[in-house]
Amino acid sequence: PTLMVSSTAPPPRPSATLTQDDLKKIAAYKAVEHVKSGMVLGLGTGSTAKHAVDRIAQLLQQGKLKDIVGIPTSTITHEQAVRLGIPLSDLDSHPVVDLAIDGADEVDPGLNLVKGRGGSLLREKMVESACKKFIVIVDESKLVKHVGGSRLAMPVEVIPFCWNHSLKRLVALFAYAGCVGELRKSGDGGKAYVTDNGNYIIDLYFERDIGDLNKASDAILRLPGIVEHGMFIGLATSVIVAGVDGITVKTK
Ligand code: ABF
Repeated sequence: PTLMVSSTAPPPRPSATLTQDDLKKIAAYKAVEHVKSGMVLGLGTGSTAKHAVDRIAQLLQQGKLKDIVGIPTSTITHEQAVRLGIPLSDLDSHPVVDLAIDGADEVDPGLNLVKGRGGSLLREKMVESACKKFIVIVDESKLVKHVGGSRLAMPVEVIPFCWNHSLKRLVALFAYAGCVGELRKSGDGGKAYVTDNGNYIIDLYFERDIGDLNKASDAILRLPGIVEHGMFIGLATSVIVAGVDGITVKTK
């Protein structure tokens, strides 16, 4: 895809004083400029998306936005939105979402993403594949050359039944890329991490690039016991990247 890159003025504060969290907030606030009254909104998950949800709530409280309906992509975002008084709905009542704003763990030049290192990916993918527009918000540390080739985890949500069997089948699928996998553990005493949907997560690591992402995706999803994976291929319509030198918007 052709990338159109445009820049806006640098952030208001001197770059030396900007923390990574400041950059996340700058990207989030920029994305919320695209929110209009009356929209059905996909509310993302993670430390970057949290700023967007805060900002939407603030604009609602100030009366600058009206008649917004949010669809949260995790229980934690659901709780945040309820706390902040954002009216909520779901995909049954609103099958078409006007705009979703969410973070990502990796973004490549074709706007493909890896998501789910924070634990949510299934609800995110359900909501974000039902969107007219999906704006991804990241700080510049998330930019990679190829998703699935960064040597960091590519999460796969699996059902708990015989998860070790699923792990072995996933690893075998990507033997050509030097794949290893492990069950994600929660903080408390080494128990399996359990997703919002009652499933487990297997983190896959690749020694070499996995190649064609659509082929890899199809192969993963053909395995019984696999629920979803963290590659978001072709779903993002634009990516807002906040860096110390300013904001860059990448659009498909
Ligand atoms: C969620 O938040 C996940 O899909 C992704 O793993 C993560 C990005 O979080 P953060 O903004 O905290 O880096 O959207």
